[in-house]
Amino acid sequence: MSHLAENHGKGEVRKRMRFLEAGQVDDAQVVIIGAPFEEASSYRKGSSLAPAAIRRASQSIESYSAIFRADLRDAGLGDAGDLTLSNQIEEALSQIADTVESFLRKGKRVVVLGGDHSVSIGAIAGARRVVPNLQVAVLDAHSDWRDSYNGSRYSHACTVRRIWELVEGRVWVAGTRSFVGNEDWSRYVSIDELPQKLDPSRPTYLSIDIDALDPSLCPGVGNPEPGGLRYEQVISLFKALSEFSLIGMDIVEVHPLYDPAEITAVTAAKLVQEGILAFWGK
Ligand SMILES: [Mn+2]
Repeated sequence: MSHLAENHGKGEVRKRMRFLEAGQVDDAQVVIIGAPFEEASSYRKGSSLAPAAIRRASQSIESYSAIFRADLRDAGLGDAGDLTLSNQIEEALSQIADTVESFLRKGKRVVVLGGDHSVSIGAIAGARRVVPNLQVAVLDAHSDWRDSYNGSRYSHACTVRRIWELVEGRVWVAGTRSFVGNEDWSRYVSIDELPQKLDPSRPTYLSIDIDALDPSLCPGVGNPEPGGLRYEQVISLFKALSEFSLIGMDIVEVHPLYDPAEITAVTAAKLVQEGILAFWGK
């Protein structure tokens, strides 16, 4: 993992916080990867602080899930720490892609903590090299369908469009209530319809922009958008997707600087925990 931060000091390993109950990555079945990249953000900066905030928030929740009747302690969870990423977007996305590819080739599953939503492009590009028939489910308040924004094709306003290209159209998005007007409308569905759009025989990647949830529940985001999903709806989606073959997921766009009482980070940590146990807990 050449891009992973080496936290070795002079003759000692500096202690860093791992996600709840996570150990080393070598023997892990599921690996958490921090991708603290925010250069593709169009409005508020600060999502690069999210991996650390989500790890800290994870210390406040239980490792056992009463919903999925499983415990993170039994999930073979490892935490790879944060990637040391270039501030050049294409280089950073390539670093993320290489890392995800490498873990998937070892048979592991990945949970990527953004960072802004552009990190999903890198993660899915890496996954696509290992699993060519990949399909993607996205939760996002914003359609992210622009071909380019502020002169960049990798702006976080272009994420769904880039994913759509990467997986030959096999992407469906739910929770969206902010559109430009020229979207491929067939891609945008209700969260109840989302599992029906997916092919159960295909490996699946789930990307969660935390702003898909209602801002009253997750206010600490880059671009808040009223009228969002309830937490219980996301859990229902997890239950439906537990029947699928998930190879990875990400949670992006948590903005700790705008997160009163850290509730967005706690909700993100909880979704990481429930997602891991839903998809890989048994
Ligand atoms: Mn969004």
